[in-house]
Amino acid sequence: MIKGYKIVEIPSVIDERGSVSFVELGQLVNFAFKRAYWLYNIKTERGFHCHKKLKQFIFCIHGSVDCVLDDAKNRIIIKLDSPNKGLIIDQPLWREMKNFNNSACVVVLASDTYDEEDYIRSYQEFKKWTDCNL
Ligand code: T46
Repeated sequence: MIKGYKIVEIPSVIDERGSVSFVELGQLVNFAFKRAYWLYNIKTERGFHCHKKLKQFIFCIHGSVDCVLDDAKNRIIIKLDSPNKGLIIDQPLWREMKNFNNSACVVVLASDTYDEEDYIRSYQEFKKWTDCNL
């Protein structure tokens, strides 16, 4: 069983005008966001890295994507296919983003600013790092 991720239903209000979904610090997510970014016009698979410290809240506001999470022993695939379905990753897991569908747009709220030093971009290195650090 993989630890360090959570699938959450994002609160939404749906009425005759349409839908609004929202996330507030302290409710669904217990880490502060310092950065937001979004993936779109996606041509190929993405990710293929681990973040050592970064925590993320990920959701697909349009289309769908398969998120592969791997703790160096086990692997799970989570489909994000609704704007009110969120994925929280708060441990250093390897992730791959695959099967982007229907002009997918993926939004990420991240606990920190961009830092290339926080990435492990080789799976072999990730396995070694996991053995030494977790
Ligand atoms: C993640 C998955 C799900 C920046 O300069 N600033 C930024 O805030 C970001 C997100 C990226 N970049 C630069 C760094 C690279 O030169 O944009 C380029 C592509 O970034 P990256 O290789 O991280 O792209 P993905 O799609 O593999 O990963 C992204 C997120 O960066 C990452 O945190 O978990 O989406």
